[in-house]
Amino acid sequence: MTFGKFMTATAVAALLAVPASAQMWDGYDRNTGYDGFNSGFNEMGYHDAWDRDADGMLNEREFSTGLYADWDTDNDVRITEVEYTRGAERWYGADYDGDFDLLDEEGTGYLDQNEWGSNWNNEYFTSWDGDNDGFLTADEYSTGVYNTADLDRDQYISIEEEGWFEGWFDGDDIEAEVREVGDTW
Ligand SMILES: [Ca+2]
Ligand SMILES: [Ca+2]
Ligand SMILES: [Ca+2]
Ligand SMILES: [Ca+2]
Repeated sequence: MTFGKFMTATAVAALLAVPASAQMWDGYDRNTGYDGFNSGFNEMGYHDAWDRDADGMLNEREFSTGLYADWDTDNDVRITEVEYTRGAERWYGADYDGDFDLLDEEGTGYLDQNEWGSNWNNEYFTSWDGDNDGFLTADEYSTGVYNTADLDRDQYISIEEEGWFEGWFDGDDIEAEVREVGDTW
């Protein structure tokens, strides 16, 4: 980040003081519950970006690729142990005990798409697929996202729970990231 030449030290300090926690999109009102979340979230285009074959649904392979792109926070198409641990704790809870070294079959220090795919855990895909047809509609997807972020299941995304969305609304070109990851199996 470059700061303007005339920015005062106070202004710089204020900028740096912005908390690292995730921000939802502009205008998000957490008091609108799931319905407010759903309409705003769908407009963000994540489902479309993950839907690589553009058939309006996410199949399990598309979901796996989208998740890979999400966990790969620095977008270098490698999932390091730090990225893996952060992703696993977010999605599976702090006591998730997956062993990164076992997953990193080639011992490169990161997971590539093959290693990700060969250790793919379909628990989330299956539980989000409400009608069990093997595809996630935009509504099933946003419902799954909402319920996963709403850790205490009170139908309210608190400021703390917003931390789950770290990196989601930073203006990145998700479609390009997902395309770069490609198939994970
Ligand atoms: Ca699709
Ligand atoms: Ca990475
Ligand atoms: Ca479905
Ligand atoms: Ca909550």
